[in-house]
Amino acid sequence: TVKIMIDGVETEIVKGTTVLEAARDQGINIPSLCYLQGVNHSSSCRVCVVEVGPRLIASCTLIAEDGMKIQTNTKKVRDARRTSAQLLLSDHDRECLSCSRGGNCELQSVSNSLNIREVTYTGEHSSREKDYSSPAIVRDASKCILCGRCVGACGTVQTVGAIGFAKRGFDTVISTAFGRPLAESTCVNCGQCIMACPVGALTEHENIRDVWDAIADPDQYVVVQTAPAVRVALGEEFGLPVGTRTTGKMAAALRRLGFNKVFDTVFGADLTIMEEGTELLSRLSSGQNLPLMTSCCPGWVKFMEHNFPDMLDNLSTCKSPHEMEGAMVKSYFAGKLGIDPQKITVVSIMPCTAKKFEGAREELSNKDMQDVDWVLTTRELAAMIKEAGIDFVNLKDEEFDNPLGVGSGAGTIFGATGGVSEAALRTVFELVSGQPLDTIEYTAVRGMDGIKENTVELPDGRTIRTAVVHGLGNARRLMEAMQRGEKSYDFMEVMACAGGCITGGGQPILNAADSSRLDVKALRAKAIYSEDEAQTVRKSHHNPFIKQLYAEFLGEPNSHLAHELLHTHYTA
Ligand code: HC0
Ligand code: SF4
Ligand code: SF4
Repeated sequence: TVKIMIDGVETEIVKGTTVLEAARDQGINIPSLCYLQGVNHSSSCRVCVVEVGPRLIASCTLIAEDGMKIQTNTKKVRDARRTSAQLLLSDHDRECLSCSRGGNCELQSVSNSLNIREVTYTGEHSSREKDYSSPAIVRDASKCILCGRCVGACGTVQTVGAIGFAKRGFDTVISTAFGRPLAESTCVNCGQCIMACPVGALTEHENIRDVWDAIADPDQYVVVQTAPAVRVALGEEFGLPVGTRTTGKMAAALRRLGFNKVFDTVFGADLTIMEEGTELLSRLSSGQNLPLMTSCCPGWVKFMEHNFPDMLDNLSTCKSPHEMEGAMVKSYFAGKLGIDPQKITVVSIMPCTAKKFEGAREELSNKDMQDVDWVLTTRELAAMIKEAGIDFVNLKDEEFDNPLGVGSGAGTIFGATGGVSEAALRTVFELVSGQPLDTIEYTAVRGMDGIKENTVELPDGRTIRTAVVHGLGNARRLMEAMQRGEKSYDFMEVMACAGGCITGGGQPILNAADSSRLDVKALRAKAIYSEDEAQTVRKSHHNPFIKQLYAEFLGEPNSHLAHELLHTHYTA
C-alpha cells in the first residue's frame, strides 16, 4: 500500500491505484469522459484533472505514489475542467431532447456536475457525417467527442480495428479505413463500441417503428421471441439493480405491446442443442471438420469470414437459436395455426446488435422468406415499453405462450459464456450413455476466464476436448495458437462479447463509473444461472415441447427436414 493525501485527508490505498479511482473510493467523484477501465486510458479529454503541487494532471492515468498530495477541488482545477468541457460542448451537436442517450449521457452529466449553464465557446463545427449503412450500428460524427473509447473497444479488446482516429487537429474524426461506410468495413456488428461510447455518437440501427407498424397491420400475425440474456438486464432500464430477473414482467409487457404470441428463444436454444449435439457426435465419429465451432454468435461468424475464411467449414451448420425459432414459427407453427407464413412477422428481442445483421442474411431464410423479420435490442424493447406507458416495475409476472415458448434451464444459460457448452454436455452425455447424468452443473466451463479449456470423457470412452472463448481478442489468440499447431480441440464455443451475450452490444448501457464499480458480467451471469436452477426441466432433450416438435414434425435430429429448415452454410 501507499499513503497519499487527498484534499487534506490522509488515506492508504493499494499500490498501483490511479488517483481517479483512489478519490472515488474516498467518495470524491472526479468527472471523467475518455477513461474506461480496461478499454481506454488515453487521458485525452482532461476533464479529470487534479492539482499535484503546482501542476494540473489528468487523474485517470496518474498512479498514486507514496506521499503524494492531491487537490481535487481548487479554483484552478474547476476552471480547467470547465474549459475542457466547454471546448467539447462547443463542437457537439447539442440536440439532447431527441438523442437516444439523453438522460444517460456522460457528457450531459459532466456538464451538469460542473454547473455549466451556457456554452461559452461557439464557432465552426467539425464533421457532421452520419453513417446509416450498417443494419446494426449507426455512427453520428456530430455527437462524437473523440474520447477514443470506441477505438479501444474495437481495436484493443475485440482486435477488429474497424474504426480508428483519422486526420489531424480540428479535422480529427473517428473513421473506418479510407472513410468507407461501416457496412463495407471489417466491422462485425458486435456493438461493443456502442457500449463504450459515453454519448450518442454510436447507437443501434433502430427498428422500433418497423415493429410498431407490423403490430398495427391487421394482416400480420406478429410473433415475438426473447433471448436468454434480455431477461436479466431489461430491468436496469427501469431502475432495477443489475442482475435482477424480470422474465415474467417481460412476458407481460410484450403481451401488452400487442404481440400475438410471446415465445422464448430458449426453446430455440434447446432445439439447437438437439441439432448441434447430434452434429458433434457425427463429426467425432467421422473425424471431419474438428473442432466443431459454434455458429450462434453472428459477430463471431463474421469475424471468421474476415479473418479465418479457410476454417469456415469448422463452423456448425446449425442456425442460431432465434433463427431456428423463427424457422419453426413460419413452418411448424404456421401449419398448426393454418396461417400463410407470409402473413407472419417474427420479431426477436436480443441483447445484441449483430443479430440485426444476422436476421437480414440470405443464408438465414427459407423459400425467400427471412426466418426472422426484425431484431430489436434490449434497449429498443425498453423504449417501446416506455412509449406505451407501461409501468414495468409493477407488472405481474406472466408466462410465455405454448408450444414454442417453453425452454429448459440448459437453453437459458446460453446467455452466459460457457452456457452453450454446458447445455450441450448435459444432452450429449445422456444421448451417448442412455443414462441420466448425476451432476448437471459443469463448473469447469463457467466463470469469466477469457479461455476455458476442459476435457470430458463420454461413457463410451470417447473424449471431448472443449475450449470456451469469449471476447474476440481472446478468440483471435486461440485461433492463431491453433494455426501454429499449439492447440487442438473437438468443440469450441465462441461468443464475441466478453462474458457472452449478457454484455452484448444491445444491452442497457452503464456509465464508466458504474461499470468499474459493479461486476456487471458476474451479476448478470449469476441471474442467468439462477434462472436455470429455478427450472424443473434443465436438459434440452427433456423439454416436452421439443419432443413434441420432433414427433409431430421434424422426425429426428439432423433429419432431412431439419437440415432444410434449421441448418445453413457460410462461405467467404
Ligand atoms: Fe445470445 Fe443465443 S445466447 S446468441 O448470446 O446461441 O443474442 O442471450 O439469443 O440466437 O439462445 C444473443 C443471448 C441468444 C441465439 C440463444 C445462442
Ligand atoms: Fe468494432 Fe464491434 Fe463497433 Fe463494429 S460493432 S465498429 S466491430 S466494436
Ligand atoms: Fe451478439 Fe452474443 Fe455474439 Fe455478442 S456474444 S455479438 S451479444 S451473439
